[in-house]
Amino acid sequence: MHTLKALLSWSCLLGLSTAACPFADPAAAAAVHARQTTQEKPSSKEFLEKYEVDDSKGFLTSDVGGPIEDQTSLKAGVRGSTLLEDFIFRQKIQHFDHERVPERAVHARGAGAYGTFTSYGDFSNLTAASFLSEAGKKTPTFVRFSTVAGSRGSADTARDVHGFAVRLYTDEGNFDIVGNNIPVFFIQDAIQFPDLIHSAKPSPDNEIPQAATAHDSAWDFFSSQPSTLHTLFWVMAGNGIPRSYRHMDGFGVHTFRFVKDDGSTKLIKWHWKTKQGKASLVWEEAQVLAGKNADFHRQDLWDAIESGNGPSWELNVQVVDEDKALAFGFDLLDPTKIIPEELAPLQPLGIMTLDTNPTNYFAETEQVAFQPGHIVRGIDFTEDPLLQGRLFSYLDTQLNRHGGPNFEQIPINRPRNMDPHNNNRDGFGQTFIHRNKYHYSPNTLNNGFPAQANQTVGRGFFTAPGRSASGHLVRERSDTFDDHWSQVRLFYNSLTPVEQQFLINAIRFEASHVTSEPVLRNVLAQLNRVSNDVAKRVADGLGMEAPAPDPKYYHDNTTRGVGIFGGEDLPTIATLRIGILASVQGETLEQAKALKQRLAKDKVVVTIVAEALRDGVDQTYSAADATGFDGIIVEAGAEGLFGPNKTSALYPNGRPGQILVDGYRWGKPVGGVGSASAALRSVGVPSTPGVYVGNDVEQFVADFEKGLAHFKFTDRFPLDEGAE
Ligand code: HDD
Repeated sequence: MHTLKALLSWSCLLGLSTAACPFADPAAAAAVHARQTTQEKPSSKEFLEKYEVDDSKGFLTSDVGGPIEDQTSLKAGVRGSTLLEDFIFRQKIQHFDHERVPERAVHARGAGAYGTFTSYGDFSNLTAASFLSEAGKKTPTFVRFSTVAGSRGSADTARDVHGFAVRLYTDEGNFDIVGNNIPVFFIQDAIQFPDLIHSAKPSPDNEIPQAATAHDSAWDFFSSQPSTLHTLFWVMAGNGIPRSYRHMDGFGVHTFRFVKDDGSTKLIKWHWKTKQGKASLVWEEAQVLAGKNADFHRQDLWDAIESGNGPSWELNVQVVDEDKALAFGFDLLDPTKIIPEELAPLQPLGIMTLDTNPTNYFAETEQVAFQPGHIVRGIDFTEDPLLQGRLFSYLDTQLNRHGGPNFEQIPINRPRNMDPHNNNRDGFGQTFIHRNKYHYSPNTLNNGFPAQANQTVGRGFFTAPGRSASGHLVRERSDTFDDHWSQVRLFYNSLTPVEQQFLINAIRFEASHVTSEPVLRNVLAQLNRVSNDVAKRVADGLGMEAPAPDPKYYHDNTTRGVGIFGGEDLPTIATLRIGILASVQGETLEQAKALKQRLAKDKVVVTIVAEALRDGVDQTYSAADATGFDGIIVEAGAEGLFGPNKTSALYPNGRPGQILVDGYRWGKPVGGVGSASAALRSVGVPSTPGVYVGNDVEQFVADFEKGLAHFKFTDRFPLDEGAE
């Protein structure tokens, strides 16, 4: 039999017969492929169910299955030494000792969730990617959001770039868009990534400060490497402190390529547009949160999904012809540049909704291994030197984190369309039992299988045929990457005055932690290339002299869609949080409960706060804080708790009033129902936009909800003298 097969295969190789050549017969390969491909699953979570372990019944067992008890170690006598033969003890402790894997070198702190991407249509006019091939086509997804600099236990609300990594388990393999919530990056060449991260991470001697760039080395690097300025400005504006993962956009950052079936290509940029609207915290609120609730963002995502109000993002692309890569006055290969929307409009492709929380944080969120190199037919890379370096780094990182090359077999990383078929073998933790003894290619003994798939055969991945690479070997940056300042100014010009003020305040805060005067002078020199006004205002805060204007890159252009506070109100208030400040005295609690019910109709999450946990009170004044609420209402009858000299042993001095005042100071809508307006007066909250009082509850609710959608009343924040 083997001899016959070998004979047929040789005749095929020698071109004597095509019928005998399985690898030359697309139909045979396609039939096998169809058998290997599993049914498309509506939710990627269902795929994982077969890996779940249910401990709701049965006896405890050892790792190898025998029933055991593990509460007492085996000893020589009740007081005697523990015995080495106690395999139960050894297995339990040994497994515990090995529970941790190295945390991610960057983006260590994060949270993930499952969902579904639905294509709006057939986009084969743009790309051969199958997940975009028909209207209504559903693709399971897993998303992990993160901060960058902090370690795994750091606070969610650290000011930072935020990771926005999306995996699409497409029916042609896994496709990852490993992006951020900011459309640009700090550096232009991946070889500088370790320098960037070393400078931003805590000092190597004392490991201070955690999850913060407010220190000398970060600003030394930023000011010596001006390509960082654009991203830095986005971070220092509200994008560094989003209200939640749900209230931020996501970006692929680099320019990628769409490839059509005919091999033709376009340059594209990925944008995930939040359907919850963009919203951010203010800095003091974020700082307080870091202590009061370090899990603020992961809790928010978890709760929204558990309540059935999972967040959505629309996937958009900007599409540009290949010959326009240098047409806009900057290089599309430079990841420190946006393509302003005026130059290339956003084109919507589909929508992603997250609806399921992970079952086990480690198994899913910690072990998910994203890679920019996980691409599928219809998508291709560009020559962006930052992207090129990332293609190496992520694979290398996963090898380090997972101890070997089989991490793609971990359930969260497995493709959903089929088990992989290739000749990769063995290694630590191999979970597949490969039947094929002829694990090499080409082979005749396994009829040439697994067969090779390419552009025309088997809908295989193909590199865009129009791409070419040639040139002298140089260690140089292209001069088309030289302008580090014009787009920073474009960003700054496009912010509202109060957003500009927030940005300046943020730089003042960070720079005031820098102790080196030469570094501060460099910082001012770089800011001055963006705007003399910015440099002056920061210098004022530092008690330094600003340099004379350096106008080479000054201009008055603006673009849209880059700010947070200047735009429209939030499209939905569902899942936003209101604190009703009440009292266990008198009728107040009953009214608060009625108000809670009314607001629940609009899916607003209400926490009733009072002196003690009873009769429907959700939280005590001793635990509550303005950071937990997007809006704060004082219930009629509770006004007695506010005002000077009101104290109680049940909570820290003045806490009810402090919640109200902080809510006001941080720009939140605040209000008082009926007689509770006295509470606002007694703590000095003036009657300004976003402050609501009223006796008619329906009208009050309608007004307050509008305030909630407006989210932050930024006119409460003072501007520098002369700023407009
Ligand atoms: Fe990166 C993780 C995003 C540049 C090297 N990166 C990581 C994650 C995100 C990004 C979202 C977390 C993924 C997850 O949730 O597991 N990184 C970016 C973006 C960049 C970028 C948008 C620029 C456009 N990264 C970048 C460069 C390098 C790396 C230039 C190295 C040369 N990034 C890594 C890494 C990480 C990582 C060290 C750590 C853990 C991991 O990969 O899986 O390999």
